[in-house]
Amino acid sequence: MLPSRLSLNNLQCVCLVTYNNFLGNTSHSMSVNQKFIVFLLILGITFGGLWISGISNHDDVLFVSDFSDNLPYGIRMIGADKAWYITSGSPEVVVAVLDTGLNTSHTDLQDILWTNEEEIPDNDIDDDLNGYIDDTNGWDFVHQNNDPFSLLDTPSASLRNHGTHVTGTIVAQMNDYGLVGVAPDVSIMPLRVVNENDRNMDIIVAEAIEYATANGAEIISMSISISAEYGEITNSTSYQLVENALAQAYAQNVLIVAAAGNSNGAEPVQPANDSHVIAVGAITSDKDLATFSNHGAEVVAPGKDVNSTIPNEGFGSSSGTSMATPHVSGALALLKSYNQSATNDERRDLLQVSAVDLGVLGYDGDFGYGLINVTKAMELLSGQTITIPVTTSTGSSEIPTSLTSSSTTSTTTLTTLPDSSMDDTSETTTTQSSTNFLSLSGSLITIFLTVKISRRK
Ligand SMILES: [Ca+2]
Ligand SMILES: [Ca+2]
Ligand SMILES: [Ca+2]
Ligand SMILES: [Ca+2]
Repeated sequence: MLPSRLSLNNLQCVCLVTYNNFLGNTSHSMSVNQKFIVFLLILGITFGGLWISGISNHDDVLFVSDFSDNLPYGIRMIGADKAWYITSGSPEVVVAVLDTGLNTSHTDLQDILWTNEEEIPDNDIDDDLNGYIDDTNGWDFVHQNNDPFSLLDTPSASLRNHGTHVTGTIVAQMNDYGLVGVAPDVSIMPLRVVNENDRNMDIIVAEAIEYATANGAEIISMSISISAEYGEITNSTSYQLVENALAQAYAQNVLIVAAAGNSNGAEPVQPANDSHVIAVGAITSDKDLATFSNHGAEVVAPGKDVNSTIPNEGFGSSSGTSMATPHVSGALALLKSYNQSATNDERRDLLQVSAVDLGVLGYDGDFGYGLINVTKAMELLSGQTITIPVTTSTGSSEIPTSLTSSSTTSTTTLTTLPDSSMDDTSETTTTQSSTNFLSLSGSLITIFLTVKISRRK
C-alpha cells in the first residue's frame, strides 16, 4: 500500500525507495553492484515528483518515503537533509537531552535511546558504580529514579510535551511515518531536570550535566533556562555548580547547546549565556528573528511553528528558542557522527563559519553568526562537496521499460555504492517478504547515486 501523500508536486525532493530484489545473501560482488545497483535495498535518490508517482506505482516497489512531505521546514532550512548524503548519524553519538522527560512509546521515537552497557537493569544494584542504580537508559534527576519517561499523567501540557517535542527535532526516525529529525540515527540520553515547582533547578541541572559528561554524552542539549525570577536558583552560591559543571563538560570535549530565551531580551538567559555554551536564538520560516527570541545568541535556527513529536503518538507545532536549540544539537551530532576526532572547539568553529549570515553583514547581535548550515559544515568537515543527484527526467512520469521481474528471497545486504562518498562498508538488514527481481538499467541507474546508510546495531 502506497502512502497517499505520493500525490506530489513536481519539485525536486529527496526520497527513499524500498523495493523487492532477488538476492538474499552477502556474496554479490562490487562489480555486480556496479551493474545492478538494485541489489541495494534502500536508495536515497532525488528526482521529480512525477517520477516518484510513477516509480511508486510499479509492482515491485514496496513504498516510497517522500521526505518533502514529512520533512519539517527547519530540517530543510538548516540543510540537514543534504548532510544525510554523508551521514544521518551514528548510534554511538549520544545527545543528552536535559528536559521534562520523554515519551518513548512514540512510533517516531523507537530505538533512539542510549544504553548504559555497564548497568544491569532492574537488579537494584549500581553495577557500573556511577552513583545511579539501574540507570540503563537515562535518569530522572527530579525524582532521583531511572524513569525519565512516564509523564503522561502530568497535568501541565508543557511538562508533558516539551521533552518529547525537542527530542523529536533531534532524532525522529526515517520510518515512512510522521516526520524526521535532524540526526535520525544518533542516540538520546534523556535526563529529566524540569520539575513541577522549579525548586533547586540549578542543583539538579548541574548534577545532570555532570552525569551526561561522565557517562558518554558528546552533546548536551538544554532547551531550558534557570532563572532566579522563577525561584530556580537555590541559594547565592548554587548556580556556581552549573558553571562548574559546564566548564568541566567543555574541558572533556562535550559540546553544550542551550536556548537563548523567549523574552525578547538583549542577552541570552542562564545557562545559554555561559561561555562554554552555544546559545541559540530562534528565527521564523521567513528567516526573521522570532519576536520572542532573545538577542545575542551565537547562532540561530528555526524556532517558530516547529512541528515535532508529542506524547500519545501525536505531532504538534511549538514555538520557542527551545525548538531552535535541538536543531543545533542535532547538527553537531551529525558532525560528530562523521568525525569522532574533531574537538568541540573545532566543531563549534565549523558551526560558526558555515552559518548563513543574516541581518547586518557579518556577526551581529540579532543573529550571531547566522543560521546554521549543516550541509556546508559537513562539506567543510569532510572535504567533500555534497552533490545532490539530479535526474534528467524530471517531470516525466514514465518508468523505464527495463524494469523487469523474477522470483526472489527475503534477506538482503545493504552495501555502499562503489563510488559512494560515504565511508561505511556494509551491513545486513532484513527486508519485508520480497518476491520480485527489479532490474534497472540505463537512465534510471544514473539517478541512484547514494545510499541511505543505517548503522543500527
Ligand atoms: Ca549505575
Ligand atoms: Ca543495576
Ligand atoms: Ca518518521
Ligand atoms: Ca549578520
